[in-house]
Amino acid sequence: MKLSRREFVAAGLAGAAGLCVGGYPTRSNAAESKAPLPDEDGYRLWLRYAPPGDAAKIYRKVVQQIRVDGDSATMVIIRDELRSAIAALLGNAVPRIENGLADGTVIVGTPGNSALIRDLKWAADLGAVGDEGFIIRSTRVGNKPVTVIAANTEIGALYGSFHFLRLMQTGRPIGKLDIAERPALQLRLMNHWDNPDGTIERGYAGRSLWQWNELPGKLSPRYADYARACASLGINGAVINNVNADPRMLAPETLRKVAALADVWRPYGVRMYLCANFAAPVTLGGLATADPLDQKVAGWWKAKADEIYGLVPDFGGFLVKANSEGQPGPKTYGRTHADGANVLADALAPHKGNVIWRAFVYDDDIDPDRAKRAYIEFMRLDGKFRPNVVIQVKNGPIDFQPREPFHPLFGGMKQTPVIAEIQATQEYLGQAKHLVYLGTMWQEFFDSDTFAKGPGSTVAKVLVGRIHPSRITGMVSVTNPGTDANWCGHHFSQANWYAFGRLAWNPELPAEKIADEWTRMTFTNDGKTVAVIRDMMMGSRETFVNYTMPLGLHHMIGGDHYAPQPWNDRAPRADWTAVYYHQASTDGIGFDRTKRGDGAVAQYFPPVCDLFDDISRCPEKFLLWFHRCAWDYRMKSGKILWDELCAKYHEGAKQAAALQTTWQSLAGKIDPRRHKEVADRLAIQVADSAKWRDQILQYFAGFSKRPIPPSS
Ligand code: GCV
Repeated sequence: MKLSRREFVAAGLAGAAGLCVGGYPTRSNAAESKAPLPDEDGYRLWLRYAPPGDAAKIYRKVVQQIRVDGDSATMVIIRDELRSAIAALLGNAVPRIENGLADGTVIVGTPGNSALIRDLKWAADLGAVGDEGFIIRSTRVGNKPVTVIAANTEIGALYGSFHFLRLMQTGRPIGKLDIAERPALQLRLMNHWDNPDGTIERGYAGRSLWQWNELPGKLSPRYADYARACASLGINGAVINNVNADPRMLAPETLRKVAALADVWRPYGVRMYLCANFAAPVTLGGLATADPLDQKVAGWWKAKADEIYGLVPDFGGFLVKANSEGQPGPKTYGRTHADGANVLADALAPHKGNVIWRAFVYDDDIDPDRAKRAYIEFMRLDGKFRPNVVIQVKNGPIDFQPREPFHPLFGGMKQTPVIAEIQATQEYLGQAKHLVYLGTMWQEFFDSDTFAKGPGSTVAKVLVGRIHPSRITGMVSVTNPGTDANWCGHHFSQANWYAFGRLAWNPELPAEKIADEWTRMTFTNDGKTVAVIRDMMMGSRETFVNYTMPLGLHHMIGGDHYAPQPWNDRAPRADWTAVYYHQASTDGIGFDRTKRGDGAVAQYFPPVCDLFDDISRCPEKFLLWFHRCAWDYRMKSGKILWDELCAKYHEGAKQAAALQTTWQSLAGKIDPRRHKEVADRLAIQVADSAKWRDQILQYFAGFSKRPIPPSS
């Protein structure tokens, strides 16, 4: 069953969690027995398979044995996952049968590996779910009541099996299933910013998972655990190295290590991608130039692609950050981004690989405003890219700020596929110290109406190719799990990895539904506790915005991208400072991007452009992004801007403190170890939120020349 955001609310699921979900009373065993909960370290993520309380009794009737046809590596993974998960969920192991049927069998297979599935004659229905989709149906086979998980491919069957287990983990009914799912997007990729020396750029959870010193001979069990977690969400690829790419990643000895990782991931459907350094033909290949129009350079890339596919036959392709933040690129040789992407695309095309070319560029000769530059550079190249090139665009025009308007390239580029880059790793959102659930932020982004083809042209629709037909669709997330026991540093940061995967499968899923299911799978199925945690998560991003950068303020940080530094006016580039963006003076504050200002609003389609341009209609959450306002500018609340700004900071700090109090109230409902680890981080968050409030307000008071009103 697929629920849209509206249906989720209408079905009452948003409010019903305290009592029951899907018709089943949902209580955790611990809540019933009052037994102390055993400590957990978070390693098992959302795949803990904790017993779902009373629902287990009903599940036992539906799941009496399992039959997984086929014996490939993927089918073995499915069999093992189902057996161990069901044993944990139901409290008893269920037998596995190889042939035949009995009441309450869960059958998994594809038409290719199962005569039973072929005999069902579901070809038309299976045709509709494509290569990665699945059907889950309660039906009768040979007069026996069974549950069938069928797919065209074994990876589809794996996704279907995880979906079925998710229903059980979250206490949903499984007796009358009729589910058909297929992913809305083709590329659903993790982007790691890992370096060959084991460090991670903007990683907050330990060192890199990839043990380059040990590969290819020794394979850490975490490689498979990682792929399993990705597969449980339908994530089908990973770019394993930093976009600030070390050319040595393409060296023959590294590629052999990469191939060993790819071999582990293949049965989970996780394809390998690499970031390529554009100057590799020079630094690695010894050529005199990396000019993309040079024949020798084209030959070098072709030979490199052939070498990679010889080792990794299902290699996904290259991701490239070019001419950005010091990285080499085609412009170094007087060529365009299209020239650069195309030479790589030609090398990959015979192998059906893709080039993912990032639009995160901001050369200052393009325009004085960093927010405008990528749009200007890429719009003029629309249509000039090879068919296997896709442009990867960050959600907003600057850089993963706590709040940005959507990037105008979404809907703007018509002839070139555009995929979204979002960031789960919380670089500017409290890193692994603050509890910030990003599902709501991404929902705001996907729901943004670009008006590219009239009303309803949301970013989500652009991404799935419903606005401009697109050969390649996708979404990637900068997600930096590391060697920390809990993968993500903060237990709640796992929710952002989870939400990314679920949204890449369906960008129209409600953030609240995702938070609800993640909480049930990760912490508890106790309805009241779920409701409390879900509400904490749902408000957490707005809380963070309030105490850091409300009302459209952005980039008020220094190099660590963590602590408040509104006074930051010295950096190698003006657009790395804070003052470049907020422009506070005694006259007022904000960046004038209106038509009378630097015209950035014109990059949006009407009426979005007019909405942002008109100060009386511009959503106040974007006010200072688009407008420069006097300190006594009258806000919709009736307060002057200065007072409103102060109120936002006060509110944010209070909300952070409330998160802490609420979490304290859950002592005993969550295992002591994870409860304490989250509580320790919340203490940091509360202290930091007060610092943000005080330091920002004191700094701006020097310009506004007004007293800071007390918190109401
Ligand atoms: C990988 C921001 C980050 C950089 C990152 C860059 C990017 O500028 O601070 O660490 O580099 O974005 O996305 O390429």
